Amino acid sequence: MSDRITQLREDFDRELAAVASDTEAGSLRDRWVGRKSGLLTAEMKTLGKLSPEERKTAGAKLNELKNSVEVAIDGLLGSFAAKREAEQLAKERIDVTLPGRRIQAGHLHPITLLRQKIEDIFVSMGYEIEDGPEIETHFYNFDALNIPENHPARSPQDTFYLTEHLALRSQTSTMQIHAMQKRQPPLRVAAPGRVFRRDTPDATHNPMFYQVEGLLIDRGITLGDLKGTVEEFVRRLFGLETRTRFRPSYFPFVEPGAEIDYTCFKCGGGGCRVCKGSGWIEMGGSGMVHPNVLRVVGIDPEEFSGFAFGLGLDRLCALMYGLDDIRLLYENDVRFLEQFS
Ligand code: FA5
Repeated sequence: MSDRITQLREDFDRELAAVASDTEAGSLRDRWVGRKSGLLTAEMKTLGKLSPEERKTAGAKLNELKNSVEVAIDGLLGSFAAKREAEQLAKERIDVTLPGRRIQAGHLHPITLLRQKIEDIFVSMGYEIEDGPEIETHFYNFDALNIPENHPARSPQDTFYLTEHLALRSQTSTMQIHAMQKRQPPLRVAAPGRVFRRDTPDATHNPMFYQVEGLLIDRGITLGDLKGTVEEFVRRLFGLETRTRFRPSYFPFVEPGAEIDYTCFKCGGGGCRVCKGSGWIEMGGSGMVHPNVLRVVGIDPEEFSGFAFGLGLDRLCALMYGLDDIRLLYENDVRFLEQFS
């Protein structure tokens, strides 16, 4: 019996060494110590045939083998479980020293940044900031601004018409009328916003662009106040180096009128492709508010006078950030836009 038990142990050890999974370990357990058909269970049943002396020794050895079979199978299952857990942990390992993912923060558009800066300057100069409609009637677009019936600005070649009576505003000067209808003089209003024109895009033109309108009405206002205000505004925006100049010009809603230029953002005044060799870039128009315009909104031109100016923000923005083409502002290229903050 002793040889037989030794043989059984060797057989078990060999079979145990070939087990590679939980299922195979379960089958091995059934095969060796299963309650119905286990090899050792069957072996136990043969003990009855032995003499009492032999039965005692053989029984003890069989029991010992049975126990060691159970322990070996449990141990194998345990090592399989430990291996699985180790693999799982290795797979799910988190390297806490890795840098985190960068969160993409949004940026304000350069025109918005400039607009905020301009609004701050006007507020510091005592102006109220006003917003107004981008779609206007003939009254605000032309009639109230003293624009004659045959003026080219009224033509569909220049202005985007939505209906016969409504058009996208082509200048923020419409805001002069809204501002004066809402308030009594003395008043100071600045109105930044979008305007629309049928212009062919190039380095200094876009069909949609931004302007800011300035309007001041009070007693005894002169052209000198206009010049001083615009120069102070440009100085606060760009610093002392930028020079401005006023050129006599005609706008139906001012008398006298003047075009305002500033030194070219590309060449600094020497002359280049952007400024067409002149060294100057047109920033906007200005003038003393026409008496007809004051009368339309019920202000007595004998008592009050005032000035107005309208500046192109896109070209100011180009000067501020050293851009050589204002179309960059509307191409929505993130690589360009994310440079501003
Ligand atoms: C006007 O729009 C007048 N409303 C200005 C004004 C206001 C005069 C108050 C008198 C009193 P102008 O058409 O020149 O003026 O345009 C003003 C500025 O807008 C220009 O100097 C330029 O800087 C800018 N601008 C004009 N067209 C374009 C365009 N297509 N793209 C970008 N900027 C433009």
